[in-house]
Amino acid sequence: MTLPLRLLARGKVRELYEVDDEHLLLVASDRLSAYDVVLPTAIPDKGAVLTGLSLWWFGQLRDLVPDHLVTADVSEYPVELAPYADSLRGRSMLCRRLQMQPVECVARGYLTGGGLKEYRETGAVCGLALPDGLEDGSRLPQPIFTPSTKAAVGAHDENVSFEAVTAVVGASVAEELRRITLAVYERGASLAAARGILLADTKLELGLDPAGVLTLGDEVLTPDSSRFWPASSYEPGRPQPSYDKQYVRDWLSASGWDRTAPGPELPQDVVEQTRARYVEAYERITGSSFEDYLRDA
Ligand code: Q0Z
Repeated sequence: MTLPLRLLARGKVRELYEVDDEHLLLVASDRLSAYDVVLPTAIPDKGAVLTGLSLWWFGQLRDLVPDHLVTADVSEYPVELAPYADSLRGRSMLCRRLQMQPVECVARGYLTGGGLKEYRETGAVCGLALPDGLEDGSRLPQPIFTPSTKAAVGAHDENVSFEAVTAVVGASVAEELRRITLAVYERGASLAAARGILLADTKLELGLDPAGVLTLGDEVLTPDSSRFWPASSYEPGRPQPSYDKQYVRDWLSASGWDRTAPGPELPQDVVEQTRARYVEAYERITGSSFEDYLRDA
């Protein structure tokens, strides 16, 4: 599908298009990345699951922070997109164009990934000292704001201190970014916990709307922007199974793949089980049927 729009950015698994001076179109694909490589096999409906989750979360967060959503109803999209309605339905959002802040806003309630690596090297994450003796998956005494700066394509974001954020965006915006990020994490973790899912961490993108109001952009609280762990198998001291990608990781690990691109094609049963996990995540978190989401989209 080639849309009649300028491609502004292409992520590993989604695209961002310019609609006009004030609007963008965010399109989520069915591509899956594992061990930082985009796999050649698509997971059917993954883009719709992530879009549906973001839309649901925007609704749950609206009293905490405004968001960039204009509409996800393709019948309300600009008329030049009408020929692409079937391909965009359920997996795209028309958004207000924001002035994105040059900071990845991350909140962590549990220690793993890049935060764990930094803790093991320094005893701190983003300048925040943590207690001794924490292990992979440990719950933190309280959720922490661990911002990072956006790295060039292909590189990983670099953790920075709160003071470094202050130097870039000023003290008042930095404090607002931290406050909003922690509030979104707390709301997300509490809603997920009530449904048997731990929210280990999450990454937000915030921007200024034309009135200068900090606004939630991008996707929010999806498995691609957050780590979700099944609460039933939580056991600190080892890497936690991923809610969505564990079948893929297990199969890839057993396949002998050396983690260089291109990854191997996935077998049909791994595709089906992984699709089922994404759908299950949607249904568990939202309490609604994914079939209904697709039918009404
Ligand atoms: C989001 C991204 C990619 C998808 C820019 N509402 C907005 N206003 C201005 N900029 C953005 C948004 Cl969402 C924006 N990104 C991240 C990259 C595909 C999203 F390649 N970049």
